[in-house]
This record gives sequence, C-alpha cells and structure tokens, in this order.
Amino acid sequence: MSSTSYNQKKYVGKSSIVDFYDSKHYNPDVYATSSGDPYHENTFTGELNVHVHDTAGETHEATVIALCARCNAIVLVYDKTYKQSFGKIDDLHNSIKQHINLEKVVVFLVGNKTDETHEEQVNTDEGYNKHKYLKTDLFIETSAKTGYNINELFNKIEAEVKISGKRP
Ligand SMILES: Nc1nc2c(ncn2[C@@H]2O[C@H](COP(=O)(O)OP(=O)(O)OP(=O)(O)O)[C@@H](O)[C@H]2O)c(=O)[nH]1
Ligand SMILES: [Mg+2]
Repeated sequence: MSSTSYNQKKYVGKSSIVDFYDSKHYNPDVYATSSGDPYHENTFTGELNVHVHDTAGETHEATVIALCARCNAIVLVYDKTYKQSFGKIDDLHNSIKQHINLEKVVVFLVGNKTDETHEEQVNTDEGYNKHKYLKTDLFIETSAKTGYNINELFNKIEAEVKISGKRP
C-alpha cells in the first residue's frame, strides 16, 4: 500500500494529473478542489495499491501535514507558467520538514504544464536546481493536458517507494 499526497497552492494541475492518470485523457472542465471537500481520494490497483489524497491548494496546512504523516510519498506540484507557485514550494517543503521525518517518506518535485511553452516562467534548470537544493528524491516535468510523463510519474512513485523501503 502506498499513499501519495499532492500539494501546492492553487490551480497548478494536481487534480488534472490524477484525472489524466485515471482516465488517460485531459478533462478541461475539472473542478477546483474546494475547501469544503479539501481533498479527494483515488485508489489505483497495480503491483501496489496506490491510494492518492489530492489536496486543494487552499487546504489548511495542518490538514496537509496530517495527511502527509500517513503517506509513503509526497508529491509537490508547481505550475511552470506561474512563478509564484514555484516560490511556494520552499515554504511547503519547509513546513513538511518540520513535522515529518523525511527519511521515512519519498518526496517528488513536479513541474506541470510543459505544454504551455510560450507561457513558461520556470524553466527545467530552475526546477532541477530546486530539486537538488531541497534534496527531493525525484524531479520530473509533466503535462496533464498532453499526458507527457504522467504514467512515468506514477511508475516512478511506485518504484521509488518499493526501492526505498520507506514506510511512515
Ligand atoms: N495547459 C495546461 N493546463 C492544465 C494542465 N494541468 C491542469 N491544467 C489546467 O489548470 C487549471 C487548474 O487545474 P486543476 O487540476 O484544477 O488544479 P489543482 O492544482 O487541482 O487546483 P486546486 O484544486 O484548486 O488546488 C485547470 O483549468 C486545468 O484545466 C496542464 O498540464 N496544461
Ligand atoms: Mg484540485
């Protein structure tokens, strides 16, 4: 059993990433995950059962931390077309680090919306450097619109959780 939590300030594409992995297509009408329904859950059954908590950008930090404490993997998502979301990664990583033993959980950094090349505000080198700086276990760029690297992301989550043997 593996759990994953998607975090980050709003509209970065967390739900779209999960939806694409689930349905194999992009749904442009995905609803913003609301504070009343702070996260929704999905289970994918493969070699491992992957249980995903998809948080809302506006989910209260204490709720996010509580969810992360029960996870094998934490996926931090920013929007490559929105620099502010990239800036928030440091704050979020910092508060997670204060409450969670990162030796017991794998952390992924994901730059989403690679399809919006003309709107790019955060390039691949910046994402990679952030991954090195924060010492996350993996960095990958995705598009929930074209499906670029979506399967790879979930495959790597499973692989990394298995290899690392990390358990909360
Ligand atoms: N071009 C493009 N748009 C995307 C991509 N992923 C998501 N979007 C769009 O970005 C907007 C926000 O997507 P969501 O999946 O709702 O983002 P979220 O991070 O779950 O947002 P909250 O639930 O509000 O925190 C929607 O209009 C999506 O259609 C992507 O890879 N490329
Ligand atoms: Mg959402």
